Amino acid sequence: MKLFATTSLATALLFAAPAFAQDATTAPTDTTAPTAPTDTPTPTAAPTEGAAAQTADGMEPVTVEMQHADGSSAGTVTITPTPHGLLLAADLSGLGDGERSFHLHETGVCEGDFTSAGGHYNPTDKDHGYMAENGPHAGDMPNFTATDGTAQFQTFNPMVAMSGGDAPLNDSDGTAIVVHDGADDYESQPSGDAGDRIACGVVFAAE
Ligand SMILES: [Cu+2]
Ligand SMILES: [Zn+2]
Repeated sequence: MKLFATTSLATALLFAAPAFAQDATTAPTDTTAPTAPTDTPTPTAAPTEGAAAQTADGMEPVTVEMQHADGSSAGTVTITPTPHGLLLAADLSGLGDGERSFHLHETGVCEGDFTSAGGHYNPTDKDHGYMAENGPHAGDMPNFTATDGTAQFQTFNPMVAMSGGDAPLNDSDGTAIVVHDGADDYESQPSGDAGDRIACGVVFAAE
């Protein structure tokens, strides 16, 4: 790290780079400092894909790779832990057009038609859906809309945590994110009549 400590520019880059490093290469150069060395080291060692390597117990974002049933990529979901739950940022593809449902499922296995992921994550023994009197499951989350196959959105789930609490995602059988090809009606048992499972991603693999 001493390499980066020699100029204020490098120091600024060092502070700016870790969270979302792709912006580092487009950081404006300071034209008021003509004597700045031109060989300022670029922070190529910044963790552009480090999110997936972060330990689950920390507060660092974790990127979940989503896949279709044929194994092709369905994009990513980046999960950012907060003191109050998990913020999920989805960047998905290959999902057709229309309303889709989005859940945390109880088993961290994405195989075949993704029934391997089990039911909705429900460690607190609730009923399914926001409209259910004894709902919702900890893994229930709002629907989203895919357009031309893609969807980018954020959602927040205050009922779960990466570890600890009533609904930790890192329990022994892990956790998966599942997208269904229909809308969750937020009340049908046990899973909102949401349709086929069209994308899946392992948050924590089953032990
Ligand atoms: Cu589901
Ligand atoms: Zn549910």
